[in-house]
Amino acid sequence: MVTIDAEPQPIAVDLGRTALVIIDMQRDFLEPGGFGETLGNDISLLEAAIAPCQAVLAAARAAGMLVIHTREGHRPDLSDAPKAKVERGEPSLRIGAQGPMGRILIRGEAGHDIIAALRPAPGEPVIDKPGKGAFYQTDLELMLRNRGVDTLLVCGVTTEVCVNTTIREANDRGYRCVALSDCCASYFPEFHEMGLRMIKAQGGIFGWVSSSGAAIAAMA
Ligand code: TIU
Repeated sequence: MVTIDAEPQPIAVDLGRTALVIIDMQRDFLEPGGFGETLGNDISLLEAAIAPCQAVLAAARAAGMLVIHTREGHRPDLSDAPKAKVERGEPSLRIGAQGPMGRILIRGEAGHDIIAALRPAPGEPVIDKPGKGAFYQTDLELMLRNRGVDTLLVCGVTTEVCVNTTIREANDRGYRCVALSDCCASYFPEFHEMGLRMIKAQGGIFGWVSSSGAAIAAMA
């Protein structure tokens, strides 16, 4: 057992029962011409999370921890994309439309892939999810249960959307979740801040918040 310094209090974890979950660090959210930018967002705000994610990923691999990557996206025929999601808002390009990195948020397209800096290693599971949460309509829970995982270290984008949704889903399923603050980012700095505060408020109402440095120190 090791202890990770966290808020609202330090958390003791068994690294053999802990998974690093990196949420949606995809070109579609972080690079020009992707889904994030079509929604009108300043994608440069997400860059800050890349280096901390790389550092935690390297430490987790060195410690032999389970590493799981997720990607948000849909089948090419959009059969798994709710009409309400596709038609929402006034994006410059809708989900499924042709963009500079291929069709927006479609599996198999260049934009759907994980950024080069965080490319999954052979053997690391990649969960393709149609929604914001990583448990909805995926085999993530089965995979965690089969591996005896009880704790998730959670990184990725965006803090208040896919990271928060996944942590809430995980918490209801009995997993202890630790969001690594500098490994997460949002197009809205205030939402990033509040997204983290929501997790750790009220005695850790649905998890803990720590940092890449604290997690790496515990894994060493
Ligand atoms: N738009 C936004 O903030 N996020 C998403 O649409 N998906 C994820 O957070 N991955």
